[in-house]
Amino acid sequence: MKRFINAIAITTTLVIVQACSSLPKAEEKAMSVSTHQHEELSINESHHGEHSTSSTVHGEKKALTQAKLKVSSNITPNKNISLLIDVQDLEGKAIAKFDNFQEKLMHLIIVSDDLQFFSHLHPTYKDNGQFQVEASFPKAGGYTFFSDYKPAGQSEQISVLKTQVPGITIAAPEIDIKRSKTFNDTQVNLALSEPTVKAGQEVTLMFKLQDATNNQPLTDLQPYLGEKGHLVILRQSSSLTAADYIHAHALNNTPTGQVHFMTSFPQAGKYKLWGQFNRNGKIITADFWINVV
Ligand SMILES: [Cu+2]
Repeated sequence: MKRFINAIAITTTLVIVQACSSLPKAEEKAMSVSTHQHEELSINESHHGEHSTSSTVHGEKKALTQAKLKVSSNITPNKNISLLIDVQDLEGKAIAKFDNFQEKLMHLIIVSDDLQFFSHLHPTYKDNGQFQVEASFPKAGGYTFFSDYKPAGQSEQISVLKTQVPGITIAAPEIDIKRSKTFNDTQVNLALSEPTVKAGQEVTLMFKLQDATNNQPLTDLQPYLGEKGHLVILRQSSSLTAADYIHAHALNNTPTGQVHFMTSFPQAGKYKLWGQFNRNGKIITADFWINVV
């Protein structure tokens, strides 16, 4: 009789365990489809001359666009350079019309390949598929561009472009995993919903912003590009691709001075995060590293 009761108890436990583990998995799958469209894009890169690169973005079903980067002059560190980005269809025909998204026609993220440098720019649309922007590069080495745009009536596309700034490269400083940093007059604390961040697991990243002079939560945060904040995440990689790029959107209804983002990291590795917030017209870029196991 005792053995019989044990058997029932074990069966019941197994059922409960299965029920618990199947639920988050189903949710996770649904989330990864809706939030990680970018990661399903793959990139073909081909080099055209010293300072320009072309890349093709493939959606899961079919490739839609390609972008070409033209640099007007030799890149010298810390000098403003004019960059041209041509967006074309796969036959090389210019895409003429774009839809605004997050208040702009194109969002351009430029990072140094060691992820020390970050810049978020909004190129100006000229005509005939061509965007123009001024950028400067702080030091020699490789740079990767994530150009984010929406051809009229189509889904958001990310084209990855690369360029090299000639010169002697300086080794990047060690990765610093501090969770509290001060950016000018703003102190930013990053808290995570999980003690250990695991690949594929949903995690909430909570940015707590305080005035560095009085340690009070910020009350002067304004929307930035239509949201409470923007978060760009990149996985450290020897050759960055669209699969390493995550753009997370801020959650609504968070306490004063706090901006939260929910995301998941596709694979294990070291990730750099840049949270961007608008403090009365001044943009704060708060960067942190996260280790994902
Ligand atoms: Cu932008």
